[in-house]
Amino acid sequence: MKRCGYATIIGKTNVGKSTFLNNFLDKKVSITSKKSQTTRSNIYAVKSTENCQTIFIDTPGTHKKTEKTINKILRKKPKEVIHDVDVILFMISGTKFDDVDQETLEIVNSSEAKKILLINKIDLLKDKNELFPFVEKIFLKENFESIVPISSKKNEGLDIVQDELEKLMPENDFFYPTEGFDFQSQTFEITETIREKVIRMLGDELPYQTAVVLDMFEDQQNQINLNATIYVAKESQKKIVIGEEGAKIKSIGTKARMDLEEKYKKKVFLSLWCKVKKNWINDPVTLESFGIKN
Ligand SMILES: Nc1nc2c(ncn2[C@@H]2O[C@H](COP(=O)(O)OP(=O)(O)OP(=O)(O)O)[C@@H](O)[C@H]2O)c(=O)[nH]1
Ligand SMILES: [Mg+2]
Repeated sequence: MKRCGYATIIGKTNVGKSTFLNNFLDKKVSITSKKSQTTRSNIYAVKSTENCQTIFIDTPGTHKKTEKTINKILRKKPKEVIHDVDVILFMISGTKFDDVDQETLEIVNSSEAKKILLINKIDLLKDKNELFPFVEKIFLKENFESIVPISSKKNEGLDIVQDELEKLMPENDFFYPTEGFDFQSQTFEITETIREKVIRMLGDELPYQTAVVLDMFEDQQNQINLNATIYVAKESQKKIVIGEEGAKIKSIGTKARMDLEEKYKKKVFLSLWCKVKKNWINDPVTLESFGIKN
C-alpha cells in the first residue's frame, strides 16, 4: 500500500526551514540566507520514495509582530496551511526557545495535524548532552509523535525525518507524477534567485525592504533573455544596491545569472535595474503586484 500526504514546515524566521527542504529534496526549491524573513510565500515541493509521496509546504518564518503591512501578511502564511496538512514539522534552532518560538508552537498546536519536532542546527551545539534536559523541560508535555535532532546544513538526521514521515502519512495513491513536476512557475524561480543574491549581498537592514519583478522574459532555444527590476523603499537604499560605479548591482546580476544558467542549462542574459517605490512594504496593492498576497 502506498502512502501520500501533505507536510508543512513551520518555525521562527531563520531556524533553517528552507535549508532543510532543499537538502531533504536534494534540489533547490526555496531561497535561503542568514538574514531573517527570507521566505515570503508558501512554497510547494514534492518528494517521492518508492512507497511514499510527501507534498511539502515551506512557509515564511514567524517574527515579532510589527505594524508593517508586509509583516502582517507574512505572519498569516503558516495559518493558511496548518489545517490542511497531515503532518506539521515544527522547527526550532538548537536549544534556543524564546517567545516567538512559543507563539509559533501555539499556532501549530491549534491544528489537528500530527506533529514532529525538528531540533535543527545541532552541529552548532557545543554539548549535545544539553539536548535531553532541554526537551524534557519544554516539549515532553507537548503532543509530538517524535522529536528528531538534525543538522539541515550537514545533512544529519534527515533520513530519520523521512522514516518518521512515512509512518505518519495516510494510505493513498500518489497525487503527483514522481518526476518532471514543478509547482513554482519559472518566473517565480527567476525572481527568487535574484532576490536571494540581493539579500545575501546587502547589509542587514535592507533585505526585507527589497522585491524583484521580472519585466521581460524571452526563452529561446539556446538562451534566455531577462530584464528585471530590484525595488527598494527609499532613495538611500538604491545607492546601496547600485554600489560604487554600479559594482554591487553588477555582482548581484553575475551571481544570479550563474545560478540560472546552471538551473536551465542555457546561456542567460540578465539586465538588472534598481527603482525606488516609496514605502512599498506598507502598500497592499504594490505588495500584491510584487507577489506578496494577502
Ligand atoms: N550551522 C547550521 N546552520 C544552518 C542549518 N540549517 C540552516 N542553517 C543556516 O541558517 C540560516 C537560515 O536558513 P534558512 O533556511 O534561510 O532559514 P528559514 O527558517 O527558512 O528562514 P525564513 O525563511 O526567514 O523563515 C542560513 O544561514 C542557513 O545556512 C544547520 O543545520 N546548521
Ligand atoms: Mg525560509
